[in-house]
Amino acid sequence: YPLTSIPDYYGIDALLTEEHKLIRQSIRDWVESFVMPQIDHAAQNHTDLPGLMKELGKIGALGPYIPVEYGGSGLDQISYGLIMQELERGDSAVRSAASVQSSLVMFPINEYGSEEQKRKYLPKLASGEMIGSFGLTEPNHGSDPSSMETNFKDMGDHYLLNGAKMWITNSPLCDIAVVWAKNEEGKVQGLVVERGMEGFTTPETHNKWSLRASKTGELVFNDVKVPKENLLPGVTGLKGPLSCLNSARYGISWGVIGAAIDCYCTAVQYSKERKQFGKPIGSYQLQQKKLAEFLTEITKAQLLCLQLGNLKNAHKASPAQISMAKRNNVKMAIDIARESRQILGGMGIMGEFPMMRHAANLESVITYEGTHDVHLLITGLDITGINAF
Ligand code: TGC
Ligand code: FAD
Repeated sequence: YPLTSIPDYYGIDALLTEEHKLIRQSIRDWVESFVMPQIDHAAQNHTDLPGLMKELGKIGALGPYIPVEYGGSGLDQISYGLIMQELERGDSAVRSAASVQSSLVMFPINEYGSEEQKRKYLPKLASGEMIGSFGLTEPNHGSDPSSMETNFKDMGDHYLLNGAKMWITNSPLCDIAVVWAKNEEGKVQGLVVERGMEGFTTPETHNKWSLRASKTGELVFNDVKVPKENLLPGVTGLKGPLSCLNSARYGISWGVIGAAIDCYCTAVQYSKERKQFGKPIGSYQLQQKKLAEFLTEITKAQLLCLQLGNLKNAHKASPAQISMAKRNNVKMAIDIARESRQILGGMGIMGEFPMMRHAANLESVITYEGTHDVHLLITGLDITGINAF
């Protein structure tokens, strides 16, 4: 479809700066040239896109809001959102790579790391020379990370780390992992674990039907000696990892709009070209209803994200506001992916069209970074003050 058909039904572009639009255009161009030609092959074959992280570094998609002195671009939150939107129009795996590196690895090092840690890791993470992963979820503790079992002991000149993390994006590729573990007092703290440390392994999780162009795996710690200087000194407690999730969930709220746009634009074009009973299928009311609802939902999601971005720029976005946007927008996108696939009939199941790939990817997105139901309970708690977990 022509890129000029990407919807801006409420003239939201008028609320963006010229810089926002230039950033969006440059990421859009890169997605067209780098991601689109190879993404179906990668997803079908369950391989990652070669050199993806360095490419993301080159286009400034890693840590866009991290200060320039540490290798970031010092951009605002709306720029970050627009970058995520364009990346996920290509594929959720591409957005995931940028989300984890930016919000879950660079963010905690920038917020809670020592000056030495920032200088050691951030520039290499920003360029994509180094790949990071984020270990919070465990085999027995997903939605309830406060019950985590991974722990470390103070051995005098180093920490001894034991435990395991599961479902970790990019674990098989990572050079470093930001790992959340309990200290001897049972308080959660973050440690930077480096590949090559004895007792640290990263087995891959095979046979996923979702995010097939992204590597997922475990982080296993068997008496790993972690140098004391690798502890993130600036935070203790679950608010450490959860504050990273605020940033990643915000990015996902924007990202999934991109996946929805890709499905919507494909469906509009197909419905005008495909004829049945002598007329384009887009001339039938049932198909128009679907298209009209897609555009309405995309427009609402765009407005939600733009205002959330304004709040985030002003440091006023609450975690519950972010949960609402993540939950609403991911559901919006997965519904559009599924319904738009039907508009293409049998063609909708083919790799030449993006719907099945986006729909399958979004099954992960609706689960990770807090499930759909967990975000509903966060909103319920915000309304009533009563914890229903
Ligand atoms: P609770 O008692 O509510 O809170 C414990 C402490 O944390 C603070 N807090 C937050 N701080 C910052 N941001 C937030 N969003 C926060 N939510 C809570 C809270 O104030 C408290 O602080 P303090 O100082 O009083 O101790 O926690 P709980 O144990 O009842 O659990 C509830 C909670 C929030 C953990 C749960 O609702 C939740 O969010 N579960 C979902 C877990 C999750 O999202 N995991 C994601 C793993 S990472 C991932 O999926 C990456 S995929 C990336 C990709 O590939 O793109
Ligand atoms: P569970 O917590 O076991 O939940 C199962 C079901 O129970 C869900 O429907 C949930 O909503 C429901 N449920 C749970 N508690 C309640 C309750 N109190 N009330 C009602 N219903 C409830 N994690 C990381 O740390 N780092 C990563 O990089 C990462 N990447 C991921 C990549 C992929 C592809 C996937 C699929 C997951 C990834 N995750 C990662 C893990 C992800 O965050 C978890 O899968 C998610 O938080 C849910 O945990 P769980 O799978 O253990 O499900």
